[in-house]
Amino acid sequence: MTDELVILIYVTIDANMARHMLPPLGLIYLGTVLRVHGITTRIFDFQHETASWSAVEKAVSDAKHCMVGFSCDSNNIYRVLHLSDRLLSRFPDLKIVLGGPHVTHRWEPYVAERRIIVRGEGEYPLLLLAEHFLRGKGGLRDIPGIAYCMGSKVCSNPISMGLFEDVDAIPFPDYTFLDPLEKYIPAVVTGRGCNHRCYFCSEGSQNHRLRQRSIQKIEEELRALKAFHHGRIPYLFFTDDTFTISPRRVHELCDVLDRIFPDKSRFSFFCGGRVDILAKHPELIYRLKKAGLLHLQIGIESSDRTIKD
Ligand code: B12
Ligand code: SF4
Repeated sequence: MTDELVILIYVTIDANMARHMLPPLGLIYLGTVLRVHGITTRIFDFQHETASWSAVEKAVSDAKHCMVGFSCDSNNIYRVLHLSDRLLSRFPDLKIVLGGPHVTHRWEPYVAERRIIVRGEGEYPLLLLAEHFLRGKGGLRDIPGIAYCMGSKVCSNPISMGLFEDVDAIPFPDYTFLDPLEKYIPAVVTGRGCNHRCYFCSEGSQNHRLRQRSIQKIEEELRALKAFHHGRIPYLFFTDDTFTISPRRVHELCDVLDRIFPDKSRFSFFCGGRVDILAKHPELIYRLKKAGLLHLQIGIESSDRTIKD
């Protein structure tokens, strides 16, 4: 029997039958911080058709103290609610934590007596919740960005206290959570937040200002990731929304990629970019291509004001 266990769950509407998929990077970051603090953590990724609900229920019932966290986007929220209700009805002492982009914006309908919401970046709040519920330490009032019920009252703590100022201090994602490794496309995020305020976007509509990791840390992480993948990364996915936000930084990142992946016949990558920056600095596209760019995702804005509004 495990004494203390945190289970983190990523569900999609349907199991993804693709041969390769992206890792649930947010949950891996959370799990890493919990592990660093000695809390046993398991991630169940339901993108795999092999992930099983009975294994989740068994893990919960085998643990002495357990907390379950779900990652929520607007796509999966109803499935998350259905599954969390099922767990709550079967395990009367269990606490459920919901986090991720959907509940960061819309949390009021989902907070409940045993269902706590974490808004924004979750590493620090989740760790404090685990300390509180599994180890009886600290109080809910001091945990940044959470919403919870205290008797009949709903309390919500300010989110800004939970933002990482020093993003270099966040531990590298623990790749051993990726199982089986071959199923996953290696993915890296080079910063948190965004300075733009596009109000249709979940990044822009919250005060998650951009905080970029140092080039040195990114290089270190890429080297570790390459070693973990036995020296072979045919395709790398940068999950940033803001990869191209600074032309100088794009050059620095491409230099890093050239150092680590000099053979471009065996390496390519994906990143996202903004049209305005690329239009002003078209040379960046050539630099990215030279470094191995295969896919570039850009948002196309409507020119119609009524659609934008
Ligand atoms: C990579 C990515 C994908 C990948 C999925 C990768 C995967 N397996 O996770 C792909 C390309 C498949 C994808 C698809 C979609 N995506 Co997408 N995606 C992203 C992207 C660009 C990066 C995600 C990431 O790695 N972030 C980095 C990690 C560190 O951050 P994070 O995941 O947000 O996690 C942190 C917090 O949110 C929080 N947290 C997250 N989960 C939990 C759980 C708990 C318990 C706690 C406490 C905290 C917590 O703590 C984490 C660490 O700080 C984000 C944009 C973004 N900047 O995040 C959009 C984003 C998540 N996607 C979005 C959307 C809309 C979609 C689609 C619905 C698009 C579509 N129409 O098909 C689909 C849905 C996929 C699905 N679930 O079925 C929206 C979600 C908005 C919303 N309101 O829900 C985002 C935010 C884009 C945006 N800016 O609007 N996506
Ligand atoms: S630039 Fe992209 S990530 Fe930033 S707020 Fe706008 S749509 Fe969102």
